[in-house]
Formats: sequence, C-alpha cells, structure tokens
Amino acid sequence: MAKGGIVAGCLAPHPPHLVYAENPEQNEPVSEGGWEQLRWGYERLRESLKDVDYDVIVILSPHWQTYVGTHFIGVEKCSSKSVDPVFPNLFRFNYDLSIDVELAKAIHDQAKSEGMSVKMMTNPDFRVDYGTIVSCHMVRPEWDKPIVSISSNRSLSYYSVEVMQEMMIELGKSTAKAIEESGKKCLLIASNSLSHRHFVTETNPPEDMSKEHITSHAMHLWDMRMIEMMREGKSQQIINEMPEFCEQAIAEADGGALTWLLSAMGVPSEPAILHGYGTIIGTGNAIMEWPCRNWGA
Ligand code: 2X7
Ligand code: FE2
Repeated sequence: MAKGGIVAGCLAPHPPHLVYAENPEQNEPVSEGGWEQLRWGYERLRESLKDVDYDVIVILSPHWQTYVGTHFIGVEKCSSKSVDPVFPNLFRFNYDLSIDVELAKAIHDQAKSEGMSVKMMTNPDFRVDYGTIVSCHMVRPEWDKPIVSISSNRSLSYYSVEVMQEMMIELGKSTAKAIEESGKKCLLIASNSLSHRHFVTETNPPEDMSKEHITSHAMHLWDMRMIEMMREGKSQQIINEMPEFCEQAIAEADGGALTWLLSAMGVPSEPAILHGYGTIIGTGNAIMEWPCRNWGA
C-alpha cells in the first residue's frame, strides 16, 4: 500500500457569522451578507484546493472541549441541528455528515501507544460542535468527504499553555504517523481565530460592516506578527511564542489546534499562503494554507 500523506494544512476559522453571511440552505437565519473579506478568502482557499485529490478532512476544533483526554468521534453518521449557544440568532444549521471512523481509530490507537489519554466517542446522539461544522462548511460546502473530528483536550485548564503545547505536539506526530500508515490523502484543518478579544454587544443588523473592526491595536499587532511568521515559514517560532500569544491576545490557538497542525506537518519551514484576513465582532481571523502536496517527499 502506498503511504498516506497530508495534501494541505489549513488554518480555517469558524465564527458562525461566516455561514450566516453565506446563506446556505442548511442554515435557518437569513442575512444580507457581511464579512466579505473573509468569505472571499475562503473562496480563494477553495479555488486553491479545487483540483487537489484527497480522501478525508481531519479537523481539531476548540469548541469540542474535553477535560479527560483527547476524544475522537467514533460513529459513522452524524446528523442533527447545530445551534450556536452564543449566537442562536445567526447559526441554526442542519448537518448530515460522515465520519472516517477507521482513520479516527488509527490516530487514537497511535496516540494511545505513545502514552496519551484518548477516547473514542461512540454516543450516536452526540451533537457535533459548531466550530467543526463552520470550518468544514467554509472549506468544502459540498459535504462530500468524510471527516475525522478531534476534540480539544483542555489540559491548559489543569496545567498551562506549555503543557497543552507539549500534548498537541505529540498528538500532531501521532496524527501524521497514523495518516502515513493509512495510505489516505488528508486535508488537515485547525479551526480557530487568532486574537480573540471580542465586543460584548451585537450591532443591528449583525452584518452591519460599518461597525466591524479589531478590538485594539495590540490585537492587530499580534495577528500581523503571527501571519508574518506563518508566511515566512517560522513554525518553530510560532510554537515558541504561543504562550505569550495566548495570554496577551486571548488567542483561540489556546485550544491547541494550530500547534497540533504545525506538528502534524513536521513544523514546516515552508511558507504558508495567506488567503484572507478579517475581523468578526472584533476578533482576528486568518485563512492560511500550507500546500504540503507541493513540497516533495
Ligand atoms: O467561535 C467564535 C469565534 N471564535 C470568534 C468570533 C465570534 C464567534 O465565535
Ligand atoms: Fe471560536
């Protein structure tokens, strides 16, 4: 069997506003658009991936939070309505998706053999988190690929960002090894915003773009610093600066997704492509792609 591999790694943020603004048939609320810079960024990412052949999307979302170990969805079909707890006015999404349980179990088993605390989630009524749904929808609205859904083990709540990082580096390595042995071609998604300080009141209508901007200059500087490092291939420096970034920018990378992604790709020194940047209720969001498929063996 040929070795499996990662065709691309993506940073793909999940504010539900993006799906709301797109007006797909699965979402109940109706909008007049909004957040176009980011939605055009997702358009560019989809264009970049349009002729890329892959079998499965592997995604880690900070909105599936588990406190004892990393969990993996272990049921083949998930279908229900996902309602954002903070923005039910924007996101009530009917989803129907498939899970690649075989690959999920392979990553689980590999991580377990490395001593990590892991669990397969086998509750058939489990509600998939909105972070996973929004990022997958924006990257691949056809919903024609199975996914592997990985939880965010909040070890930072018990320990620190540093411990969380160590664990995500290990999980990334296990993910890469299991993918290689599976023979499958995978698209990896880290589902998170960058700076995450947000406004606490909503405009009327929510898509009034005359009110949308970053919450502070300090948040802007952190976002630009992270984007520049990604564009310059400074993955190790990003990992090194992650504790300060998480603390000072309240960054959503605290859920471990970005560190997991960088580790799975082998902490690349190749540059990432910036497809778009924009703010959503004041948070900073970048759409990035690491085109691993072009890097050679
Ligand atoms: O989950 C989110 C987010 N990360 C950023 C902004 C707005 C809403 O939801
Ligand atoms: Fe979020």
